[in-house]
Amino acid sequence: MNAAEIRELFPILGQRVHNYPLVYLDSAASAQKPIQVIEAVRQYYECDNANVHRGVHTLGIRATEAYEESRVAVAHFIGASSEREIVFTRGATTALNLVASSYAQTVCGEGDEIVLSEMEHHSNLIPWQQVAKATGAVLKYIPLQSDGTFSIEDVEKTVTNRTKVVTVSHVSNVLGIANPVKQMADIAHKKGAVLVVDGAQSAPHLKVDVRELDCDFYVISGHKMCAPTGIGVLYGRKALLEQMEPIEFGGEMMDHVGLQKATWKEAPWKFEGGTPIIAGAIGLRMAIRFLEQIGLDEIAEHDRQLTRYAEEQMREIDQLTIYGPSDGRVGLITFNLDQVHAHDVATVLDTYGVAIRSGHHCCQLLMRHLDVGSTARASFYLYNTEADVDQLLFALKKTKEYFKE
Ligand code: C6P
Repeated sequence: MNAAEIRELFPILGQRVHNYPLVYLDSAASAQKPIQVIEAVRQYYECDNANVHRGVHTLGIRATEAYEESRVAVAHFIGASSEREIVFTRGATTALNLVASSYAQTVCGEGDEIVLSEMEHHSNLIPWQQVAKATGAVLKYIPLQSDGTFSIEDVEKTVTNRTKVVTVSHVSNVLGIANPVKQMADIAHKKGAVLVVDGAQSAPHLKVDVRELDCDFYVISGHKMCAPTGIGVLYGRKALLEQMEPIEFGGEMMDHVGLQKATWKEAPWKFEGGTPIIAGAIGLRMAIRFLEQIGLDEIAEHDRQLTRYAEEQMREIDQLTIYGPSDGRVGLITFNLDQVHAHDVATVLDTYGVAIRSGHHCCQLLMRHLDVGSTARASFYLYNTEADVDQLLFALKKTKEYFKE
């Protein structure tokens, strides 16, 4: 794949920021959108806009077909057995809250366990704290090693017969490493627990196959993989989605409505009450087509190589600390420069046109474990080139000089 050519398909990347060509290294927060996705959303609004699953007129039928075709595309993209295992949500956060509220709150009781690690993003942490508060379940943490990772032996020791849910990020948004999801699924299943995987950072970069991973739930954020904001996915095994109750009630999720009670549609539609995120789903379908045409394996290899190229050079910069192990880094590098606050690093980099993220990255527990208040993070995607990395390196050196003075 040719990243320089791919970059041309992203109109936003053609601009200059502070008189430098924009170098966008914040895709882990939100990826940019190729012209195909922008056009697909425009085309929907210009030609097909109507509500779905309601109107019998032509536009209604077109919109419904496009929306449901997106579900099929997502199912294929992540290797689900059926599109009926795909629930559209607002993002990874909403999807995780759905599993926590609808599944975990029902199966967990006093003294049951939810196993997770301090590496988790707040979106895969706070919903479980809420389940624990509501049910009397306890949160058990897999101990982290000094570099922030955990061992499979420690997962084995932490999961017990009282464990109902094991949850983990497929790829950490701070360390950038991939966790051993398949092995964790085996451990969870042996104890009768389910495995919930937060795929927000993995689906953009890696070929995901939920059946191969053998996970029970998998969540995705569309906006991190070139789709619009406001669309996400909850994959759930069919049998589990069938047993779960909806958590939002209203239009189009119901079957029969009486004076005192109502019944629901089947999964996944029972979870999509109200007017769904139609344009988002259509944008997501185009984003998937775009990524598949380039090839997920090619994207993964490009991101790996570029990250390695960046890391090798960043390690040459005196007093620059990189967090997490070097091996298996998927598209991002989290670091601190000397004693300079990460927000200051990000602010100075911006003056050279380089956009990175700084702060706690919604991972306060991991920050505490790493003994830092905040970190800077450069994240790479299919449109980034070695020239982008070179500009980052140039700007980092300038930042260092600036704070020395
Ligand atoms: N992480 C980052 O800069 P939403 O906001 O629902 O699209 O995704 C939440 C989420 C869940 N899990 C992981 C591992 C994530 O990285 C994120 C989003 C962004 O790291 C924004 S905080």
